[in-house]
Amino acid sequence: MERQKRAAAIHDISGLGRCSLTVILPILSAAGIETGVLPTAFLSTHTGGLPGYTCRDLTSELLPAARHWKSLGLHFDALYSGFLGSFEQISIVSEIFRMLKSDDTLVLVDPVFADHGKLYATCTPQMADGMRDLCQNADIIVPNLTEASYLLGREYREGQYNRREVEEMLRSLTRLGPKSAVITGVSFEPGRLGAAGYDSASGEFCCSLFPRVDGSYPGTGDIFASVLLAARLNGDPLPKAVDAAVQFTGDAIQRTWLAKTDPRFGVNFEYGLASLPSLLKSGENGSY
Ligand code: PXL
Repeated sequence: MERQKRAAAIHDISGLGRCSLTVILPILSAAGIETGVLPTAFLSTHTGGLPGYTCRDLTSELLPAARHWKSLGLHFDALYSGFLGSFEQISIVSEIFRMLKSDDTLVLVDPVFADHGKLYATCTPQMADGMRDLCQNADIIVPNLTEASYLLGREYREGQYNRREVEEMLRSLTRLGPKSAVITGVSFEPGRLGAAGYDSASGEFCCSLFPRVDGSYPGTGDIFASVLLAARLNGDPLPKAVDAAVQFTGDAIQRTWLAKTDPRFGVNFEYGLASLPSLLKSGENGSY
């Protein structure tokens, strides 16, 4: 049997609302990946639309916990960061990457700080700029269109894009440092929405689209990035990984839309977990 992969996930835990660690952990586990967690903050819910949420910053815990992990001499196949609780966490996460990374570790940075043209409630412009520095240390970054525009100093525009424009954005994102970039929430034609990726080593672009559903759900970026990471660790090339992530996320959104549940509580990804392994390539040792 192939050696089991191990990842470390550095994200907040939002108690309700199906985002960050409450979706990342089940997805990576369902994909067969052993996942350690370094929670950046504990919130009662996510920050998008459930007023009165509580938030406990966990900055002071991160380095001591990572140092403990380092002392255990473990190997990590992936280091995966997302929503951060404070500006100081940006340099701390960079330090944790340096501490826990081996030559063959895949570092995925999801620069979670904005959506729909606006910064998240807890995110300052200083944090958003710091995310650009964190992206430099990544092998792969997964911004949405708002975050990609901000990282590139471009004005955010809603609606459809042409392929050339998104390809230029992807190329520019990899010039910030990461080898690959994937932008989520892109649309090139009415009624279809998905993600586009670029691998600077091969020079190849890829894109995958899904029927668009009206409305917006929290946590879909985290679901997308987790499936993408799982697919890469399972040996899928970037285009296949983007396809699997669009398919899994799109199915969850569609299922939720049909059920007409309160969108603030995220999407029903749980019903898709059992079939996740069949979406991912199996039997090959992951190389990226
Ligand atoms: O899914 C991104 C995310 C993660 N964590 C928290 C959030 C959000 C998006 O709103 O508020 C706390």
